[in-house]
Amino acid sequence: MKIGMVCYPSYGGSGVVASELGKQLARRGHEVHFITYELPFKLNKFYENIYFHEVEEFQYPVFKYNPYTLALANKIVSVTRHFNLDVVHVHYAVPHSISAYLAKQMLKERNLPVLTTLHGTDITLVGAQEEFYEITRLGIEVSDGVTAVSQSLARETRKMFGIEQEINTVYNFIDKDEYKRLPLSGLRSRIARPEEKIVMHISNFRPVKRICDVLKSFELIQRQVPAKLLLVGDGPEAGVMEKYADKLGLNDKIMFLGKQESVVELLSLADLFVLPSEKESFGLVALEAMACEVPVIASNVGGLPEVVKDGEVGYLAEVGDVATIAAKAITLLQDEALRLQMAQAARKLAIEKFNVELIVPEYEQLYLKVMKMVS
Ligand code: GMT
Repeated sequence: MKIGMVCYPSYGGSGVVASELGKQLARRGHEVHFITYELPFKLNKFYENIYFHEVEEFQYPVFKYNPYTLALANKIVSVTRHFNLDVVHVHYAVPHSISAYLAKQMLKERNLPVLTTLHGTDITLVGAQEEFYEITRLGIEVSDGVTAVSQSLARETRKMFGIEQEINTVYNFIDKDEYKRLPLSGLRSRIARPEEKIVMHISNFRPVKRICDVLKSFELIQRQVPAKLLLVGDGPEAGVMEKYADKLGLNDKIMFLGKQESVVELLSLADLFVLPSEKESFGLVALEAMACEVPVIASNVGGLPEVVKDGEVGYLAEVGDVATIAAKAITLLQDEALRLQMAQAARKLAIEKFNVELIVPEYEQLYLKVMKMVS
């Protein structure tokens, strides 16, 4: 198939999923055309069967805001015509599904099938805003097929917009050969003493991630267990959290590593991963940790219970329940046999439920379905 892939190219779960999906589809012989404003950061080398089409910025004095939605629609039209695309798959409802719909209207000579994947914040944070509610609903309704990355997100979307439309759950996925625990490296001994456990959190440091809960629970953990906290990523909360670590007097035990490329190498150092988000439609990073044999303690929200099996691969705690996060972490970090058992179970679940080999064919089937629908 010739597939148009529309996504946000910057750091963030939806762009990562789109890029990884594109790579997998290309490997399976499909031609994948990324259409976005920048080369997605996960596609920074040559991949056979992958093409990139940049939506260029157009400045004009009367445009106070650059009409990206329209420029993207136009680009989808030209790429579809030139490369004879069979289907367009947009990631993130706003504005991508609207641009694809406009492109569909402009392509009078053919019927372009559009599949929209909802990733979470497009619904729970953007679509929930009054300013974007109706346009998000329209984007969903005019798509030929819609997927959500968890059952929870599919339910929430139907409820929020009062729609009956079918929303297929297609889980995010992991490549088990890429995401696997690396052998112990010298790095660990440079970061922590042998008796110290490593607790890790990776995110884009937005308020929704509740990084203060990571710090608060770590403060309780380190009273009972010798430990280091590694914080990976960057974003609006980073500065505030650095000050908070200072206030807690934990500067020598908390490392802010900023944005990092080699997440697998870092996850391979971790004994425990903490993800106490306020909202999380799936929690791709939790899955990445699990694949690298790291038990996860996550909040009991959104799609996280579908990824983190409570009591089997880690634990769930209610949002903001720092005491429970700390208590569960201490239990796990003080019982190495239990921690290892959960680490193994985490990898097993990641492979059995979220394996790339299982999930990518689900998208292929949906492409065929929407192509058949519009033909
Ligand atoms: O919250 C993020 O880290 C970024 C956000 C995004 O918009 O890219 O991630 C969303 O999509 C990811 C990929 O499907 C999911 O794993 C995240 O759970 C989801 N984030 C939220 O729902 C808050």
